[in-house]
Amino acid sequence: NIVEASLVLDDNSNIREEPKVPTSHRARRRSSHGKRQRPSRARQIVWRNVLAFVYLHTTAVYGFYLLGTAAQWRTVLFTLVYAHLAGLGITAGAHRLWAHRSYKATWPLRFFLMICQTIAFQNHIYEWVRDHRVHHKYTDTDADPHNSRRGFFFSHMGWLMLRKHPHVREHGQKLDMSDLEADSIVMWQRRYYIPLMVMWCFGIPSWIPSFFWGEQLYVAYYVTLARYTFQLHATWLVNSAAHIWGMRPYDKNISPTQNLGVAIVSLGEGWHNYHHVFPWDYKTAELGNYGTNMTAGFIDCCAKLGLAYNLKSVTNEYIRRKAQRSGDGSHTHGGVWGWG
Ligand code: ST9
Ligand code: ZN
Ligand code: ZN
Repeated sequence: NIVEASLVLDDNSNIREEPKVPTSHRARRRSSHGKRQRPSRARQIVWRNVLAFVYLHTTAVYGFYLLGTAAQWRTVLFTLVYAHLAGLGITAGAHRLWAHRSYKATWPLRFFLMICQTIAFQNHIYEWVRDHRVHHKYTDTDADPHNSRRGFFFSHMGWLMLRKHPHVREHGQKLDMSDLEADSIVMWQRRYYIPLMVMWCFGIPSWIPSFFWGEQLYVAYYVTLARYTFQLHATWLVNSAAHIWGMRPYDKNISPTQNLGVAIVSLGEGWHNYHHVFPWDYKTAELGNYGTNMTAGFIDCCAKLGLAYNLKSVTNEYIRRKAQRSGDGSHTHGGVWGWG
């Protein structure tokens, strides 16, 4: 499916292939989201994952019920804080630091973000980044692990219940991952991922409330599963909703959109049209309003403390010209909410 491709510059100024998506909104919907693209090979369902997700969602419903009825207020507060740590591990860590190198971080910050990313249990950093880089490089082709042309459910979570298309592996293997291989914190996490993940994603958040303020262990456990499930969906919405619904002020020819709702639940990752056009910007948005982009606030704060440096961004003039050239016209009247 990587036949129709044009050459563009990626964030490292290397020439890369980019799939052509029909320019008119209707044509795009018809081709990519109205009529689903057929996978070019038979689906191979991974039943272990299907069962795991059924278990997770069933227990998460119970966890939310307990959160609203039986949990102590300290447990609710702790869950909120812990969820934000996990979120930052994905957004500021796996995504903006490791996948896109949009800023640099000292080792204490990298260590902190690695632990936070482990709390989120979305695969280890190396695997997460490799899938994400291949998503950017081959967006909406068979080499994109969550190709949005295969429909909402596939790009949201279906891709985690099927064997990957061979193109994902084939093209993923060609990526340069040497920066991560040189990062001992990333490689250490990869090596000990399973015990680390069990401990940080499930063990510690179940134990802390029961040990420190006498929460019932089963309440803390099911609330933990609810928190984890909620955050998976918040992340997955970036791949599904923010590739379908919203404006395309920067490039109307690609599927990613500006989606306020997704930006709010994902700590600032819903400004996805901007992000695909300027993936090296640490704000992943034009304005980086803290209200809809807590991650930008976190990175700015780390920079003030000397923990983050070399924050990359894009000039207003460059953005404006790009929007004029290839946007859908909404940039001129998008305002703060439309631009993020
Ligand atoms: C999860 C990840 O949820 C979510 C990522 C979302 C990303 C969103 C990004 C948006 C921006 C940021 C938003 C942040 C928002 C934050 C909100 C606040 C929280 N290149 O994988 P296998 C190789 S995870 C190169 O088994 P199968 C691989 O190395 C959820 N090579 O493929 C291996 O080789 P070898 C929890 C690749 O068998 C071989 O291929 N985790 C690549 O097809 C086989 O690999 C799960 O649910 C690549 N890209 O199975 C687990 N990929 O044998 C899910 C693979 O030599 N995963 N290879 O080592 C699985 O169970 C499986 O991967 C599978 C596919 C069933 C999906
Ligand atoms: Zn990205
Ligand atoms: Zn995307």
